[in-house]
Amino acid sequence: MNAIEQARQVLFARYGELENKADILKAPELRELYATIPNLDASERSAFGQAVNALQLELKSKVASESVVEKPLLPIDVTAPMDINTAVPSLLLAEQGSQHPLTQEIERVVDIFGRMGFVAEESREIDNQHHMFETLNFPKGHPARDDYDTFMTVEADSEGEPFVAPAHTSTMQNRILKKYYANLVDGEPIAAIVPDRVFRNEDLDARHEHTFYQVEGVYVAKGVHAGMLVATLQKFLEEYYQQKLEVRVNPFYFPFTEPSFEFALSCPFCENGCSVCSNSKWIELLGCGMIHPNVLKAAGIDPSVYTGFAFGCGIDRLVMMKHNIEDIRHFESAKLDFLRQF
Ligand code: FA5
Repeated sequence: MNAIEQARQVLFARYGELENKADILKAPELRELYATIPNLDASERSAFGQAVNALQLELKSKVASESVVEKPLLPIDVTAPMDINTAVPSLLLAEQGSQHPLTQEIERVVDIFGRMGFVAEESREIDNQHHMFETLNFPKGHPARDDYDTFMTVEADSEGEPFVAPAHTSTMQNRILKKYYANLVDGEPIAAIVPDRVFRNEDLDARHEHTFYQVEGVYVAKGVHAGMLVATLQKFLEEYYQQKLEVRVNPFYFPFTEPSFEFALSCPFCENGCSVCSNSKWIELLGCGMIHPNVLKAAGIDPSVYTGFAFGCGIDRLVMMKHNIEDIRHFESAKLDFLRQF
C-alpha cells in the first residue's frame, strides 16, 4: 500500500470520531504528505502532488456534505415581555417551596391598587434607550441619564444603541399612555401600575441593590393635580401598612415630572438615626410628580387638555419596613433561613 492510501485509511477512520469534522483537514498525516512532495524525485512529484490534492478534496467535500446546516433563527423582539419569547418551565410542586416574600407583597400591592381602579401591566427585562430616556424627556447627553446607569447588551437596536436592563419601571410610561389613550377619548382616566424588576449599576449597601423591584403608577385625566397624587400615595401606604403614617414629601427633580417629589417614611429601625437610614431618620420610598408635558406629547396626548401624575416606588424598601428587614440584600441572597420566615 502506498503512503497516500495508508494516510487515506487512517484519516477516514479518525473522521468518524471527530466532533468537529472540519478538524480532519488539519490532520498531521495530511500535512506530512504535503511536506514529502519537495523531497520526491522530479519524475514522481507531479503524480504524487495530484493524488494528495485529490485526497484533500475528497475530505473537504465529505466535511461540506455532512456539516449541519444551521437553521436561521427567527427574529425575536428582545424588548417584549418575558413570556412572549420563552416557554414557561415546569415548576416545582408547591409543597417543596414557598412564595418569595417579594412575590407575596407584589400581589398585595397589585390588589390594593386594583381596588383603587388601577390595572396592572408587565415591564421588560430588556428594553431600548428610546423608552428609558427619549420618551421620558431625557434628550441625548442629558446629565440625569447618569442616575440610571445600568447593564447593557453587546447587541444594538436599529438606532445603533445597546439595549438596556431597565433601571426603572418608568420605561413603561410611554407604552401605558399609548395603550390606554382610548380611555381618555371615552372620558375615562388612564390608571395603570407596573410592578416589575429593575437593574442598576449601584454601590451596594443595606438599602441599595443592583436588582430590585419597583411599582410604577400612571394616572391621567382632565384636571388632575398634585393634591390627588399625594392623597393617592398616602391612601395606598396606609392601606399597605394598615396604620396612619408619618410621611415626608420633599421637592425633587426628575426630567419626566414637573413638579417632582420624593416620598419618605420615618425609619422603623431607630429614633435617632441608624445605618439603615444613613442617620437621617427617614427612608426614601418613592419618587413621583406631575407628568411632564413633553412625556404626554411623546405619547400623543395633548397636555393643554389632560394632566396626570406618576410615581415609582421601591417595593423592596416597602417590604423591608413592613417586616423590619434590616438589609435589602437578604431578598436576593437565596438564604433559606431568611426565606422560611415568610
Ligand atoms: C425613579 O426610579 C423614578 N423612575 C421614580 C419616578 C417615577 C419618579 C415616576 C417620578 C415619576 P428613583 O431613582 O428615586 O426614581 O427610585 C425610586 C425608588 O426606587 C426609590 O425611592 C427607592 O425606593 C427605590 N430604589 C432606587 N434605587 C434603589 C436601589 N439601588 N435598591 C433598592 N431600591 C432602590
